[in-house]
Amino acid sequence: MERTLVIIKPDAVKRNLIGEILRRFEEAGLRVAALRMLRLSKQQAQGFYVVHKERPFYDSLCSFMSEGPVVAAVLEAQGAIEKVRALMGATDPEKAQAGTIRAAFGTSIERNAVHGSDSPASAAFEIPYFFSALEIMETP
Ligand code: 3AN
Repeated sequence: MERTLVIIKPDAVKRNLIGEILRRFEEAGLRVAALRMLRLSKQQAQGFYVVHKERPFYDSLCSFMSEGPVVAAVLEAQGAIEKVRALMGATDPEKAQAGTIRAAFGTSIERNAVHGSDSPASAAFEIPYFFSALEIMETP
């Protein structure tokens, strides 16, 4: 079983889309292994996105990610990382395939509703950024 970190971003939380987005993941067979709502400080957002620190959008992205509460989740399935990436769609909602979460709910390349780990190495950094081992539920 593979695990991935998903974040429902502040734009989607603000628009009451938590349930709808989790529903799509669950319906696709991903199991929620951990779940939590929190508000990141700007510094915590900077730490999470440290791989992007040289990118021109880094400061704006970290301000956005700390502007309101987010929902973080660990989702589990065979091939969870790729499954989540397919359900989310391309980074830019305008380029995301119809039917994907970002096509439906993203409003710009920055305010694109959801985050999902892009590789096993990213998941290994991102999951413990939000959850301790005790907070992640083993398969029932
Ligand atoms: P993804 O989330 O699809 O893996 P990344 O990792 O390249 O995309 O980018 C991380 C986040 O940075 C994106 N989810 C998006 O919010 C933001 N972002 C990416 N590219 C841009 C850009 N060109 N302009 C503004 N924000 C961007």
